[in-house]
Amino acid sequence: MTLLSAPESATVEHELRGNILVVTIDHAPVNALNSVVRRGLIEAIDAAEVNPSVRAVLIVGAGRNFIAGADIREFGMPAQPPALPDVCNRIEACGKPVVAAIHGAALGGGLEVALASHYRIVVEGAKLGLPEVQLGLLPGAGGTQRATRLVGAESALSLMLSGRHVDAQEALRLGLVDRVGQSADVLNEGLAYAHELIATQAAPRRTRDARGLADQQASATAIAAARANTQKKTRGLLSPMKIIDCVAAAANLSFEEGLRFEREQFLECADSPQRAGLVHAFFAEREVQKSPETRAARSRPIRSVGVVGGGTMGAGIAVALLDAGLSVTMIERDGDALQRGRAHVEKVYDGLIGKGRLTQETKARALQCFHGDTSYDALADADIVIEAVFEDMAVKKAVFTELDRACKQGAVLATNTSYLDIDEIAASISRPHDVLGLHFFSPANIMKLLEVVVPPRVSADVVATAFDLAKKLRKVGVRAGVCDGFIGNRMLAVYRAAADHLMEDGASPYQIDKAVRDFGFPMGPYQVIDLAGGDIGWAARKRRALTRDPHARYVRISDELCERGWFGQKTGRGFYRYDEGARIGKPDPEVELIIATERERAGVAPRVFSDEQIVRRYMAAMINEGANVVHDGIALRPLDVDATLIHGFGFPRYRGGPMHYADTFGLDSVLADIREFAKDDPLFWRASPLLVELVARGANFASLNRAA
Ligand code: T1G
Repeated sequence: MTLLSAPESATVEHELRGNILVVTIDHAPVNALNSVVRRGLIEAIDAAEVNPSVRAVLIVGAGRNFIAGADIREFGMPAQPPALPDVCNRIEACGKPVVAAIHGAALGGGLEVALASHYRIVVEGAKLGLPEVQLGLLPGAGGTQRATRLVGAESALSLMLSGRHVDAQEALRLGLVDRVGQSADVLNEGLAYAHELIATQAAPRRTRDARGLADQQASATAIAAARANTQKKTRGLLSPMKIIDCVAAAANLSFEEGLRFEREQFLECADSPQRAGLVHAFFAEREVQKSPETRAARSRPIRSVGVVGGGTMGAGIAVALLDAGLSVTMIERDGDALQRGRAHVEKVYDGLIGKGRLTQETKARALQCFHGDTSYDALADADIVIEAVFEDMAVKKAVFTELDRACKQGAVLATNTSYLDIDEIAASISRPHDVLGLHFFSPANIMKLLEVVVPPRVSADVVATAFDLAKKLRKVGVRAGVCDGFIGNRMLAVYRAAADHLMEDGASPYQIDKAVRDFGFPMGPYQVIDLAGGDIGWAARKRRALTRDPHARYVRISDELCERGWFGQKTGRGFYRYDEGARIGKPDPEVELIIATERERAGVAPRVFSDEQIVRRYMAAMINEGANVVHDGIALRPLDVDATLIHGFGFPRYRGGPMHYADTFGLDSVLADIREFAKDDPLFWRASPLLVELVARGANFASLNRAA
């Protein structure tokens, strides 16, 4: 599915420099291997073969990268020749030495082109990898066969199953490349290497002849270990096990047979809904950064950031900012609170050190950029200030009054509120055009989602600054309008209510959790409640009680547990019982008794639901509210909803997000389900006008992504 239809201008120039034919790939922005580039590479190799002056070929990329891989925008479209495997085979068959000189990204098909070359040189700063697994694919241009022969089964499996990038030095250590250049000048480094090869009369060295699989025992052991470790880790995913099968083929079949096997496996993955979902997610998390404001304005500078509040969120946000190399000033109301705030920051780092994911030195270095103060005057030079204090409008307004007084003109003033009206906060100070919401998700230094909440009066460059901050924090910024819950929490409230209705109607919370996990979420809704703390949702329900529609169905089961103080893991029991310190809970018969009592009180005769019925209701509620969120303009496009649910709410990435999933499921089927469910509860199951309209004109959510 192509999100972007920008005209492609791609060229592959070849120019004789002495007796070296320099082949330059130029296809902005990342030299993806579209059909023009693939054709150009073959023409260049053919030209080298027939020109007696050519003694060697040097392949380089223009711009910031060697080659980022196959052109992902071509997936799902009719294949255009030449196929990339044929291009790689043509390069490898060249009768003259072919050198790949790598800078920037050499990923996927880009690395496969380099592996099909006879020699490889890389400059510092490069990143090499075979990340196809992250797109539901596998290296389909000979990578599973050449990489294993070059670096051995164990290293090749590690690269292909993780999709990780390796730098120049690790690429050299692994044997992916022959040389690391002395300078960053990739063209001259490549030319010098090619001249050396000519001078030493080096012959073409085909990777298919490399001996990395000679130790059959080691290969078999690596393959067996990969199979054992991968099955459970990649539950539901198609391509990881196929990658292992391709490596086994490399170890046991001839190169040509292995290539044929790889091609079959690749095409199966390319045709799978998982590839469509993962490619959609890839583009969606890039498209979301393009809002009307980011197109219209440039970011203000971001060097130093203030955080007001040192609680869990404030500390997590401070760590996220420190990890991005920014200088952070934390403000708290007094010395003790500030001390606690600093301790919270240290605790986050100590937790990562405890897990072996961080060193004391890194923590110490990060904390050098951390300053605390009890006076707002310390924020006089801050470019952005993020308020993360108690969720109370009066408290927040008091903070913003101080920020209005102390901060320099042009400082961006952001609130991390989860649901309070940001427009009201903005209106309370002299510079509402500088105020917006930055809604982080806990733990703020880990969760990738950042909702950029845009009140009506904020200026465009403030929004652009927020998106620039998201990128610096390596988070996925999603533009959200102002409403209760913005995008994610607003949808969560609805699909969690659907789960509560299922629970009261007869499904146990444990069955619901399992069905949702089997769909691909890491945890079911009741496990999430127990993890986050049932008291959080309880407070939100009490807050909404004043405005809740009295005719709307209300399930009291969660309240019953909270009234007993059963808040989940932190109290040892919630929907599940947790043995001392356990993270995995056990079903609790007392909870099931409470549920039975509540059913009786509500006059509900419990029914049996299949897992499939549970998922259909859960997803119908999620999709319908997602359509409402787009219809109301709270989200710009369906893909913004997809990115939100994937990066903030555990939606399985390989399904592409709820709106992409709805398109694959069929919007007419979703609407039919909603109409069916509405027979029992017409108030809850009101079909979104957007969903009705799309079905009526035979369109889907993807059509709205392209139109925006
Ligand atoms: N194809 C098409 N467009 C791509 C692309 C690709 N491979 N990679 C990036 N883009 C676009 C991206 O959508 C964005 O577009 C712009 O380039 C800048 O991207 C047969 C089948 C290379 C590390 O998985 O990891 O090869 O928003 O914002 O931060 O075995 O892009 O500007 O319109 O990410 O500097 C395997 C994916 C493909 C690499 C650069 N390759 N790309 O990061 O820029 S499958 C990948 C990246 C394959 C073969 C198989 C990153 C990057 P727009 P960006 P960046």
